[in-house]
Amino acid sequence: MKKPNIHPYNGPAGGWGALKATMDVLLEQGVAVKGGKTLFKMNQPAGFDCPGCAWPDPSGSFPLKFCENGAKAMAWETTSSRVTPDFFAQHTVSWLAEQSDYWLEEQGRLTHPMVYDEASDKYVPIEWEDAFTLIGRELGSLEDPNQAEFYTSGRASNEAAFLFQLFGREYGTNNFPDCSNMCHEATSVGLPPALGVAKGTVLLEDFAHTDAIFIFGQNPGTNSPRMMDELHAAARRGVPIVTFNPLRERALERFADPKNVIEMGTLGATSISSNYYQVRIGGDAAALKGIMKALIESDDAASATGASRIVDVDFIEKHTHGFEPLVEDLRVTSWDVIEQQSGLKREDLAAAAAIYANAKAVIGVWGMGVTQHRHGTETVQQIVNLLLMRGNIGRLGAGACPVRGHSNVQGNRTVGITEQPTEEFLDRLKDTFGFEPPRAHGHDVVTAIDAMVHGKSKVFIALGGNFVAATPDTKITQDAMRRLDLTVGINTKLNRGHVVHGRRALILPCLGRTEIDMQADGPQSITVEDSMSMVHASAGSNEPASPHLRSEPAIVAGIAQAALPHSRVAWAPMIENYDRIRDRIESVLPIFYDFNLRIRVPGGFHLTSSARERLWETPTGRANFIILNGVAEDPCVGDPDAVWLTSIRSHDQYNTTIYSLNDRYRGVFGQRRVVFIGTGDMKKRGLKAGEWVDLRTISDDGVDRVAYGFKVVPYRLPEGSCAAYYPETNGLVPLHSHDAKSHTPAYKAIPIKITRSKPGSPNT
Ligand SMILES: Nc1nc2c(c(=O)[nH]1)N[C@H]1C(S)=C(S)[C@@H](COP(=O)(O)OP(=O)(O)OC[C@H]3O[C@@H](n4cnc5c(=O)[nH]c(N)nc54)[C@H](O)[C@@H]3O)O[C@H]1N2
Ligand SMILES: Nc1nc2c(c(=O)[nH]1)N[C@H]1C(S)=C(S)[C@@H](COP(=O)(O)OP(=O)(O)OC[C@H]3O[C@@H](n4cnc5c(=O)[nH]c(N)nc54)[C@H](O)[C@@H]3O)O[C@H]1N2
Ligand SMILES: [Mo]
Repeated sequence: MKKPNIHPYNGPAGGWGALKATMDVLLEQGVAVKGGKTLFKMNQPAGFDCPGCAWPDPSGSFPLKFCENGAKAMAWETTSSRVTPDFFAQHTVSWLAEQSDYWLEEQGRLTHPMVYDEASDKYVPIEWEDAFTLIGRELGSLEDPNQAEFYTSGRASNEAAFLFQLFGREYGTNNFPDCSNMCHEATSVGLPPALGVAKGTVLLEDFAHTDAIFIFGQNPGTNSPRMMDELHAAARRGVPIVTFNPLRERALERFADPKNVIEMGTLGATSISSNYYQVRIGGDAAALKGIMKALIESDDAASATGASRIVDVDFIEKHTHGFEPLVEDLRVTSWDVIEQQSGLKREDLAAAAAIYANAKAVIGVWGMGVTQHRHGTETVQQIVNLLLMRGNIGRLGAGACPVRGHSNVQGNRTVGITEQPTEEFLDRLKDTFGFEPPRAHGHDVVTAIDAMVHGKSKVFIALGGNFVAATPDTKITQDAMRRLDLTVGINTKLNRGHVVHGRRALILPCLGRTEIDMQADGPQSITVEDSMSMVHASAGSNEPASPHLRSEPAIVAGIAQAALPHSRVAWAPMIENYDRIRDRIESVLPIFYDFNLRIRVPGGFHLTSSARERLWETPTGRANFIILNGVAEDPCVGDPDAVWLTSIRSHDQYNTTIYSLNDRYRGVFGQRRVVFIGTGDMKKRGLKAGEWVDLRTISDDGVDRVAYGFKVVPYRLPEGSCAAYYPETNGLVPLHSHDAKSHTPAYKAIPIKITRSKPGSPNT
């Protein structure tokens, strides 16, 4: 491995660097030939869905529909390295627990079901049926089904997720914490009262017809690189792209399309954002109110002179509710407070408002920079307010575009992974399967951890993911996890969750998306739903990483059969042929009518969105403007030492999975323990580039949360804002620091103090 170094990256995002990185990752994982072939099947009608992000695919068949980071996700799954029973025989779990997250996953694919043996402090092999019996016994011994937590990470298929919730509910609980609780929950909670749907309203084709794109807190060049196709094309059409992000992200500045022969041949690039506003961390709600206030001011001016109105009066009258009170609130919100909280000037916000007002159709895009805040839900609602002011919902080229994370996180929700199911859903579940599902709402991620901390939860079963590394308050969460009776991880790779475990622990290895899923009736496909509600099938074509692997649906069914000897559900036939799972999904959820027919059409089908049709399924029967009082001030604005830390993803990681220690576009190589900070803030604290510092959370709950040993990297950031990687900083996020409405942890606004590390301090 090269020596750690920092050197600014001056090229555009994409381009030859992306092609080189794709080849490098295939070679490193020892999958060049197999991987190369596998890539051609990615996102193709008869191939598999990219296990990377949730960005949709263009329809029709193109020779290559993957990106650099999709290739990494694929190579990571198809690696030739294996974690076998031999591997576990060599290492105690205490020793494994001392290794980095990077090292754990780097060991390769899990090959055999394993059980923790306390006497030797090692994982030892177990037969599948014995593993299921053990889980059944532990679940059977709980006094109350609500002492079990059923976690889902968004890579699980619709079929696996549907069976998982079915099992959990027949067992008797609605405890379904899922990765979405840490991700777009603020979107799922914020949109329904405003628009009557919990999802976005745009389709991919809208990008070809839009007149302006506003992007808040989302980094497509790294996290949904295929979205760069749309942004690149829009920029070349002259569509203004207005970005709000505290960091200058290279792909949002300049991008060279690896598929564009001229750009590649001439080393050219396209400017992406026409306007780049470096909003202060947590300042988006203020910025949005500023843009809306500027719009109202120009609308007032237009009314006064008899010019045509700036707001869409017809749309507002016909389709919305609450406009007048919103205007009143905007009038009383002062520019001073807007400027202070957003860190942006009134002129800048007025310029953004002018672009918005001049565009006939506008798309509003957002990601984690908006949702992972104490006021995430309200900020999402301000984006909707802005769109509604000019009727930018439910027409071509316009709409709300939350960019989801995991490739099937949206599908998991649709098929029932939620701690707050509707009565209608539960009734239909009852009608279809003949058992009485529990009605009381269950735990999300934050309340599940709280229950574990207080000894109220005892069993934790994870369908994918890496719960202990992804969640907030790492030490508190991990201590709670260690006190559980049983932890089960259904995973493809070894991770923190297996080495921070309960009294009893199981690792259940499953097939990945790229692999053939052979069942009694032949090879099976699964289905996924992307960020724009397109549902399509996915079938792997590689030999499984080990003959002992089982599919996620088969594992869930195995557990269910062992835990529920008197189950009303016919589990076995559904595993023989997944069409039968889809028939059941269709019975419970009528929007999936003709499910098995429609997924056999290449490209799949769209789950309709009522808001896209301008049908408003809200209590008022209209789209609602929702007021945010004030500008979402954060608690320690007055503290002169405080700085806001946002936790971000590098270019070479997939959530808690670290592909390499590089972050090419941000100029960081061979290391991850860095903190990006503005030169003004460095000067104020007497810090020099390359110096080691410790980060300490400002909190009044008596818990000392410190992350030791981060190297100072000067970066262009607004005053009072700094950034470091996730999951290294998760221990700094207090469990109670979350959005009140959606419980989304405030991973993107951690109030901290920065101090120079003492000599010999950890990690330095
Ligand atoms: N390669 C790769 N792809 C991925 C993932 C991955 O880890 N790697 N993760 C997947 C998942 S689960 C998700 S949810 C998505 C995440 O994708 P994104 O939503 O892009 O998530 P992040 O990279 O965490 O942060 C997004 C941006 O928010 C900015 N930001 C931070 N704080 C603020 C703020 O207060 N205001 C504003 N306006 N911006 C802010 C950061 O600078 C960053 O550019 O990507 C998915 N795709
Ligand atoms: N500080 C901070 N914390 C965050 C975030 C942040 O921005 N900042 N982001 C949050 C977000 S948006 C999310 S979505 C969560 C992510 O939380 P999770 O979804 O729980 O975490 P991942 O890192 O995506 O999970 C990685 C593991 O998934 C398993 N896996 C991979 N593919 C498969 C598969 O096909 N099947 C199965 N069964 N397992 C598989 C592998 O074993 C791998 O180790 O983290 C959250 N945590
Ligand atoms: Mo996510």
